[in-house]
Amino acid sequence: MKFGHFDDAQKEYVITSPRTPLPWINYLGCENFFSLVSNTCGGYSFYKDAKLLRLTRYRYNNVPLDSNGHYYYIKDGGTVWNPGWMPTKTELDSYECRHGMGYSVFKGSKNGLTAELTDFVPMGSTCEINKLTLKNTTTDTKEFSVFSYVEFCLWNAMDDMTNFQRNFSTGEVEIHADGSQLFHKTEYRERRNHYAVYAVNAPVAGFDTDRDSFLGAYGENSAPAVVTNGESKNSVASGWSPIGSHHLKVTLAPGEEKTYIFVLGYVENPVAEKWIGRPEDGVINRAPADALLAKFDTTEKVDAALADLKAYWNNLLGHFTISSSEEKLDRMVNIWHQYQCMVTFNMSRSASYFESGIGRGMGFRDSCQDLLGFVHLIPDRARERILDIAATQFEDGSAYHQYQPLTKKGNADIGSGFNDDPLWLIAGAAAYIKETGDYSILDEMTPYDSDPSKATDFMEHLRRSFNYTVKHLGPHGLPQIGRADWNDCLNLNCFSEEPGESFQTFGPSEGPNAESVFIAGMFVKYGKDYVEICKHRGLDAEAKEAEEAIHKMEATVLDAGWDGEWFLRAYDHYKNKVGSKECEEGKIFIEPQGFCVIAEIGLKEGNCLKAMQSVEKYLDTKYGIVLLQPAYHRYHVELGEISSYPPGYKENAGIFCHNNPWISIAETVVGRGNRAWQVYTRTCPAYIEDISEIHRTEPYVYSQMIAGKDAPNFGEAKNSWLTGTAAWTFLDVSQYILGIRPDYDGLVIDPCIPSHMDGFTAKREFRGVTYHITVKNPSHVEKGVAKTIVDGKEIAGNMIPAADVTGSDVNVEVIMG
Ligand code: BGC
Ligand code: IFM
Repeated sequence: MKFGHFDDAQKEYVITSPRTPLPWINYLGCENFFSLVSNTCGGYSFYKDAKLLRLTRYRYNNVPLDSNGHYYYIKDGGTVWNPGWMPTKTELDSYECRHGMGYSVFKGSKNGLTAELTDFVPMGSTCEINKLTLKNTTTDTKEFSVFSYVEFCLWNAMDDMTNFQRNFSTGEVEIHADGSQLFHKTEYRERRNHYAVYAVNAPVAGFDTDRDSFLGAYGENSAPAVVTNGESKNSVASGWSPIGSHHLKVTLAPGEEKTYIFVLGYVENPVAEKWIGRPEDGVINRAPADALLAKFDTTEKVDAALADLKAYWNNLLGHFTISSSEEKLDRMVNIWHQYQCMVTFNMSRSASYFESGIGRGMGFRDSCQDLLGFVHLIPDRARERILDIAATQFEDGSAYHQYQPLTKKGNADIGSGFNDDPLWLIAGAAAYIKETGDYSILDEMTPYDSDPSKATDFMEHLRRSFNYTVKHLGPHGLPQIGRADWNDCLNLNCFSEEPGESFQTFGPSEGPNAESVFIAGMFVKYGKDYVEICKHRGLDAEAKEAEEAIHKMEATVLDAGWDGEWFLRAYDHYKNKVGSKECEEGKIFIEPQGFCVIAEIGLKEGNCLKAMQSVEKYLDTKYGIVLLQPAYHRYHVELGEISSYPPGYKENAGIFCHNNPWISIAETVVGRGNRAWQVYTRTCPAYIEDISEIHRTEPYVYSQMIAGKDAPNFGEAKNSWLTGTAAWTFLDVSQYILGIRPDYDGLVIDPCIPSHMDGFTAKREFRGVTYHITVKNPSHVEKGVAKTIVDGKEIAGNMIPAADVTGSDVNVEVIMG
């Protein structure tokens, strides 16, 4: 069942019922100001950091679901309704929500009145615009009221939901322009550096800034007292919960329409510095707010800003487009894969409807992986991000697992010890260099632990990343896993010091014995990139030494990390195998099959094909590939969090979407295009739109996990949007299935497609040149390039050397066979 449909021409998903299985959200903002907005206008806004600078309040896991947002109430006679249905839930005569690239449009109608609400964050500004157009479609004049409503958050979202003894007395507002401009200035008394403004570009009949006055005693936002009574109270909040609400009285002649612009802005006070600590009266400096509001005080200015945003996205998405016989493939590649890659790049794992914005900030491994799908969009921002991430690394090459986006400082509560982290930095850096050819990043002086006095060049960071694994090998010569590797829940250092003593159960720790075959695969894969980078810098001796370490690791994996039919997952603290046919449960895991094959360990010897066949045989389901089998049915303290989940959920045999593309890529390594395609399409949003009632999360983006076959709710997804799946699937489909792959010296074209496909065309911008690529598959093979013709001339091999390219447009024809 579907709850809407794609509109590819507009690059939108159109939701046609407000009763989606779960809130289906969109992200507004591409730079510093962000809003989450659901299909019923739920959500919230923040500036840069969802934890530290939150503008509006949201209650996660609320009842009713998703019941706080930026709302507009229309009181037309005795009926009160919202264009996005919530929170009154008044049945609408018509409803539509269009989630587009950085904007959402809600269209609702009731009793001959239509309301169109367009929400977006303009480029270059720190505000959300809500443009509300009201139209009378009847033959009579209509007189009605509109009430706006946002609930302010007292900035630090963690504090906001915990420190009530203080918070109930700190809230402050200022009212300007007779109530059209409402300023939320909590914290301003002390810091003077920022405030929020919520304004409308029209005179108002009244306003409210105190929540209880607006809602009424024991009131709720589904039926605010002020709206029910039809008159604002002009309340001025003092402590408790500041809100912003305007009251507009509107008269519309038959057929007439009027538009109002509401702006919710974050404002920084440039003169704050000199005020800090001075006993001023705390009246806000409204000059920067005036400048912001002046940019959006007319419909024309707002329409121009929306047009700019659309042009921005059209240009960005134009860097990579394809055209094939597969409509859904084109839709995903040209629009939604890349859009989700931008969102994961911006948010990492901080703020979604499953991440509260106060738990995790930017993940070291997460953000490095996000770069893989983002770097072609805006390489300069990728560069900056790589250096920010590297600056949180420790001097021994290990890393803080997370950092805060606002402060860019490592999160000491989580600390370090995840032994895959350092290698992801090489992955991110290699992707950047392959995309741009910009080796100058290696010379950037980059701090350790955010301390500039401890800086080295970035190359040294990569060296320490590589050597971290070299220096942390376990008894078999495989990498030590530390607290966990990519699989956060595989905590193999839960052990007792003395035989007979109880296990340590307070969380993952490090230890000398537990080893990871997955990290070994990563080391081989990204170690090869490190070798290339060394060679490019003329560090031949170092490159040779690194190559030797890699060859040794390959041999070790084939010797101690192969289980006969598949790659082992790990060794635990007791040196027992994990992910082996000898195990009672968890005999085979997906991660090492993906990564060891991507790293081509044992490719010639046949291990890779065998591993892929085992994945298909033991882990496949109709909704995707599960992480392991058999699921853990009891808690294994020596394995940690993984077995704390019920069978079929999350890392315990859920369909972890993130590592499905690893298998799809691995299938392209062994040349099985049909299977790579099957794996890709099984979890791909556009291909599973029809089962939205089972899948439940948004049909236009990936979720982190789909319940596996061991779970009662097999096929149900959770944790949509912020997942490494976004970057990895885009990498899979663009670089391995379609096979358009940036490399150090040029662009490789190496498709591995399903044999039914005749070919496709693509436009790829690469290092300032536009490549127009036509791939033909006359013999219907799955992989193999028989001929590559560049600007009419056949070249040897299938790599188009960047150095040989002249001109800004290059035509490439690839004949498979
Ligand atoms: C959760 C895991 C999750 C991981 C992500 C853990 O705390 O329990 O299931 O995948 O964090 O980092
Ligand atoms: O690898 C992790 C990631 O960092 C956060 N989400 C879950 C993944 C698997 O545990």
